[in-house]
Amino acid sequence: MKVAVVGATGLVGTKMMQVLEERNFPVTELLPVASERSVGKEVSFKGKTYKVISMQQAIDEKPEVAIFSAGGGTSLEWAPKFAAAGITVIDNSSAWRMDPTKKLVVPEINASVLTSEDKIIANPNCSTIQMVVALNPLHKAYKMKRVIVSTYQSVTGTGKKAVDQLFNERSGKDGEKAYAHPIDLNVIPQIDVFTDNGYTKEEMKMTNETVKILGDDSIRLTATAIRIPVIGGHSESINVEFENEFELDEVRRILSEAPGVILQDNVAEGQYPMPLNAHEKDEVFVGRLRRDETQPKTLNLWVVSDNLRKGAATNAVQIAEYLMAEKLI
Ligand code: A2P
Ligand code: 11C
Repeated sequence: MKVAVVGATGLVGTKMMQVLEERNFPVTELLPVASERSVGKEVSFKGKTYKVISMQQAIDEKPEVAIFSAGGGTSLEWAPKFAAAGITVIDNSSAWRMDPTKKLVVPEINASVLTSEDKIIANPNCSTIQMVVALNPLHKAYKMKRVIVSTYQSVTGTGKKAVDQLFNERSGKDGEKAYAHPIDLNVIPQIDVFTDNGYTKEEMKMTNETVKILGDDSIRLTATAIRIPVIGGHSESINVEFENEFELDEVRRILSEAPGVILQDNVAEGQYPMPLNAHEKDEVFVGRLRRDETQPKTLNLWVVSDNLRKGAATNAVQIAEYLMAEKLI
């Protein structure tokens, strides 16, 4: 299969190529795509080097699938042009996620909504993906009513410039800044821009995308999204109130059998999920399971995942794998 990776010089694009290679996706020809300023640069895939091409060149090459991670503006402009040429786009930006005509997909949860008519498919936000992978099996068992989530997000979610800012600050070097404030030795209670209701876009993504992916608009979710000086994964403290009563042992069993989830919940042994251990893993790690003793039918949990993998590249490649397996591309 001819596959274009749009944003191939970026952090997520680079991870996309790594994940395509690792999972042995049947790529017969790779088309790495980036902005005009990167055309001609080389990237490596399966031991070979490939030259970066432009968006228009990629369309002319007519790949079967194009995986986009080059920002919302690029997707808004270019995804329809790829789709019009018959290319199926899996888009990692926020451009199409809440468009009612587009599917928002986490394969473990709702891949079955996809049809061959879907030419632009949206990949959810990283902090949403890891949360719903952990919560969906519990929602199915006990029905979620309300979720309160606070995130602790890695700088890799912002892109290369942010990783550089963290390391430059750490080593006392000057350089471009991705954030308006220092990130090393700091915590920034702002991810993306503020909206009129005082929440950030990142927080509203978690609220709105969860309802769409789980297909249940009765779920109420409130989020606080925080950037921390960590590389390797996002962490989330989640408080979830269910309609129905649960037993902790059964919650553990459900999560230990859930697709894409690894339960790490043995506090006696100091075992719980941490971004250092989730780094370069495809799964969502769940631990610190405990009852909220202030309210009935309410659970606290801690969820960690590599935001560049399950939060972005792995989820997108899993969508491509599903499309291929179901002969939808
Ligand atoms: P380039 O390196 O040429 O700017 P990150 O989020 O890690 O910063 O990566 C963003 C990715 O999106 C890069 O590969 C970047 O390419 C790509 N990109 C940015 N703007 C455009 C554009 N207008 N057209 C195509 N690719 C773009
Ligand atoms: C972050 N979640 O960690 C963001 C990055 O809508 O895909 C991804 C933004 C998005 O900063």
